[in-house]
Amino acid sequence: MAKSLKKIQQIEKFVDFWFEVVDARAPFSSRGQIFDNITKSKPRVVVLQKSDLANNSITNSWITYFKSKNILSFKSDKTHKIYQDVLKILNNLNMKKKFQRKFKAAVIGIPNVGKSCFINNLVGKKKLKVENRAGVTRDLNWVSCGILEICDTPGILTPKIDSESAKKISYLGLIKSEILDFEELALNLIKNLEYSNPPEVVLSNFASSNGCKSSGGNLDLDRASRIFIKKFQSGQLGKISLETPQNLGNFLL
Ligand SMILES: Nc1nc2c(ncn2[C@@H]2O[C@H](COP(=O)(O)OP(=O)(O)OP(=O)(O)O)[C@@H](O)[C@H]2O)c(=O)[nH]1
Ligand SMILES: [Mg+2]
Repeated sequence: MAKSLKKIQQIEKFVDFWFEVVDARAPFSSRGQIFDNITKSKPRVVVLQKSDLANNSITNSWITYFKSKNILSFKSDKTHKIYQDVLKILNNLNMKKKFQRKFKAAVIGIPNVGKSCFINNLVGKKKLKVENRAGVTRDLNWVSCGILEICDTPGILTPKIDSESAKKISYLGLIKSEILDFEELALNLIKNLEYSNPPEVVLSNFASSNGCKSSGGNLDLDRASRIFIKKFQSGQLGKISLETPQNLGNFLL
């Protein structure tokens, strides 16, 4: 992690601006505070990735919120063509007028938020490895795309993240799953999802309706929890956002 951070630090002087990729379902909790110092002297554009899995009106309210703070942001997902959106961003940053060469940008963010996927989508080709687990990108990779030279970077988690944010990025699958107690995680997630029944009842009902039984015939709540979380993460429970600009304090960049 320290090595990757150092490499990102070393390209600071070459890049014209940064793309910070966050998960549109929790833009505050999934942002990389660890990059704040490195990136502060160049413009930073927030990419609300995985917007296909988030509540669209909440994502729009994040964009309005960022605008009110003079932060450029746009939504992105793995199918939406985004090159035109990026050109608009360059116009807004007044970049086209400033340079006669290609622009250089680096894509940063915590693990598994969709940085490599964002670049593949921008380029229109599968140039970079994309997988649903943290730690896929291990080194910096430069890719050329029209008037942009864009650098993919390894995801880096902020070490001292507050406990609420840590929970949310666990629900989203951005933290490695081996370290998790799935039943506790699922019950906490259910609390966030405003069901009318208590979380234990919701999980038991879910276990019954999904045939999660152990060999003794009891409900297998661990298996039910894993399935529940997977369904949430892949959008099968609906387009759900975990936070709004209103229920958080100031989002500082
Ligand atoms: N539904 C959906 N899935 C996405 C989107 N973007 C990325 N993903 C998925 O999220 C997972 C992680 O994507 P990556 O692009 O590998 O994430 P990364 O940020 O590069 O991850 P690291 O290299 O490990 O830091 C993959 O399974 C992608 O298919 C999106 O916009 N929508
Ligand atoms: Mg990657």
